[in-house]
Amino acid sequence: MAGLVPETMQKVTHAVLGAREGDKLKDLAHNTKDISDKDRLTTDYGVKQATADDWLKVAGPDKAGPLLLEDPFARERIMRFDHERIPERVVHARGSGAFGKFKLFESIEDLTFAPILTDTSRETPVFVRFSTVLGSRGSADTVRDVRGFAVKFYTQEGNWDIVGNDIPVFFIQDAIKFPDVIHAGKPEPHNEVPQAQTAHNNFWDFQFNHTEATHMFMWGMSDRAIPRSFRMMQGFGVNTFTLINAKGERHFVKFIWTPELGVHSLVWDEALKLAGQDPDFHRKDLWEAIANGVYPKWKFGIQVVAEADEHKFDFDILDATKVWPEDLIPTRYIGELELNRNPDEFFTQVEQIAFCTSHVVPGIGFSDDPLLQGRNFSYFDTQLSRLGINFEELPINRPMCPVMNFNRDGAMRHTITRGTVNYWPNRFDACPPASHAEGAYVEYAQKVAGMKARIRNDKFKDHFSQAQLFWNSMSPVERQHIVNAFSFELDHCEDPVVYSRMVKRLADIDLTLAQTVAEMVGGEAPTEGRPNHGRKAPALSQLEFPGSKPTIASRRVAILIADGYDPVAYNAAYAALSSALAVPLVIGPKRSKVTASNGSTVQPHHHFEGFRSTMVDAIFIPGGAQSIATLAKNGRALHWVREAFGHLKTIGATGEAVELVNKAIALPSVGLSASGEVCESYGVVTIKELRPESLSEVVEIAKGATGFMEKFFEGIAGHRCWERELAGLNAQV
Ligand code: HDE
Repeated sequence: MAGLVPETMQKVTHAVLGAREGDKLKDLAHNTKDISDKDRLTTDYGVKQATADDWLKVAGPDKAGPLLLEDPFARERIMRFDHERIPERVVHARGSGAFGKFKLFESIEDLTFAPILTDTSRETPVFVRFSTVLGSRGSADTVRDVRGFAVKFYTQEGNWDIVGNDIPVFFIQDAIKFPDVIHAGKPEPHNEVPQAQTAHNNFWDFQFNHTEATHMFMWGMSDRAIPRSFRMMQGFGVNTFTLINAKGERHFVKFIWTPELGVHSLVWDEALKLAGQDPDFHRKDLWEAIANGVYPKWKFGIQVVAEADEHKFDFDILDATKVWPEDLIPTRYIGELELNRNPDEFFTQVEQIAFCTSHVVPGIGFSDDPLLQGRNFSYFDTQLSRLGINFEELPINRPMCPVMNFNRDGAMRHTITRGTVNYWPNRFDACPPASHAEGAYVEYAQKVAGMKARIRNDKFKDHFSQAQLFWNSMSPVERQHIVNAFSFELDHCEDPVVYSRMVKRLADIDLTLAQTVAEMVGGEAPTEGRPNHGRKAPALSQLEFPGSKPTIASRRVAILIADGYDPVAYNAAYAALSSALAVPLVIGPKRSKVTASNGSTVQPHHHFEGFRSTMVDAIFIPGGAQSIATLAKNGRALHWVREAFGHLKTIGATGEAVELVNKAIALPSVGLSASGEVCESYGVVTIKELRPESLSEVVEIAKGATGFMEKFFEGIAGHRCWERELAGLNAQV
């Protein structure tokens, strides 16, 4: 063994690339530094700098310069800065992420031998990145778009990435079309307009001409494309993968994440306004929840089809434009994902994380899904141009298990591998391939026969059945939102060819949908539609979505006050909301102290101009004659109430505040009253007085045990007051 010390090689591997056991945060600690007042400013090569303010120059009492190029400190600062940016992701450029853990609660050894899916004692560290697709890195969070949901599991057998979306299907069946669908959706080439929007000619021109996108664009026009929070969306692997068990049997599988908080969305007007008022709305929401200890959780589910059943369905199970309806193929929930730690630094973690669909671990495999096969090529390729050939060495990407091979060199190589050989086979038997027993990835021996041709099978040619299935499965409110979304999007298409043809396309889904949208956008209304098969799949509707426990935890509730507010109602509501883990935010006419009717004071978190109703889930207004008289004269405060009502949010009001709500919404049909009993009308909860006499009563209120708070909490946990929309009241304010 002269010339090579295998033990040393082992040590180097461990020291540089992380230990076998332990969690990812400990591993990252090797690269993590804290900045403090004990540190002194140095150059990158370690020399302390005497100033960060003045470039070395030839100066004097009345002479400003010139600067000297010889100043290495100044040049380093400027040149490092000039190169700070790396290319943003070509899609999914805007994102945010967090650390967490994955825990399996049911082994699926019947389906796979992968330890992460069979060993219930394991806790696997993960990093998750959520994103929008079309916008650039600086675009707004709340635009209408698909959301990315990419999970990196740092397993003991290597990294496994599920690079999914919040919508279970995709626009295209074959990866070769990806550049087209993305070019059509991105800003138009001549003027780079619009940013992060599908509401333009080219996007809808493509959707019309490319019928296989029909199912996907229906999802895109649904509320799924404007989530309330990353924490309130499902995640889908979309593509069909495979699981291989110890007996060598193979099953097809789809991966699904279902949020504990339920699936909830913004309303469109709110999403539009938030894009300007708080472009970081989703980013901040995720950060705030984790910082407050309200850790978001998702159940991990699988849908499974045995190899022998591959051709049993009237759709091809390898077609990414199709869902596997749950009544045919139920979801089995086997694990849980929790996000519990915010990143330390955005760039080195959220920006530099690199996902590849081709990253799977032994026991998990691919399928012949033509979209997946193309993705397996694309992600690795894109990381090379974004981060360079050594991207897997970046701290956030490096696996938690030993890494050793003969890939070497390239820009920014970090690992120093000792030894005299860098090839296999070698005379030292250094770093041989692993055997199956040692855990090597062994491809499933799949029989492949076919013609070499550019074709797809016939089942791939059905582009409308599942678009109809989706539409049929929507509740009335969700259908109305889809109509509104098409009306908005096609209104932004100036070319009559585009909107007229798209309206015709909608008749392939539903004639009434097509006719309603035609009227709104000025297209010729079709008179005949494609026959509808009438089938439904209830799990596709997010309003009828089963399983989540209604909760107000982490919901933001604004408390509107001015001088003279009722301190008892205020304190009771504040305490009750806080102990139910909601986030009360006090909003006043100014951020300086506001004085209650008993002389006590509070400093609001924000004022009416600085913060907007769009940024909260519900509002509460305590009474107090003077306070309400002030708010009633404040146009912005009235707008707060009107807007929250229009956006279907729960409103709580006590005493004089009930009149304020009446004045703001000006809808006698809502019939609000401030009586001694709790009243609830269209999601507005009122009472004359909120008077918990003792602390113990406040605690009872917090538990949601008593009248007013119980009703108020119920409304918030229900997310929106849909009755208001069904009665058309929201449109009247
Ligand atoms: Fe992606 N996609 N994609 N995609 N995708 C990228 O990889 C691509 C597709 C998805 O947070 C890119 O690292 C092709 C489906 C997410 O870093 C790129 C095709 C789904 C993310 C790429 C698809 C996704 C990406 C750009 C069609 C849902 C963000 C930057 C064959 C299952 C990951 C990058 C992150 C990112 C290619 C279709 C999800 C260019 C060729 C379907 C969540 O490689």
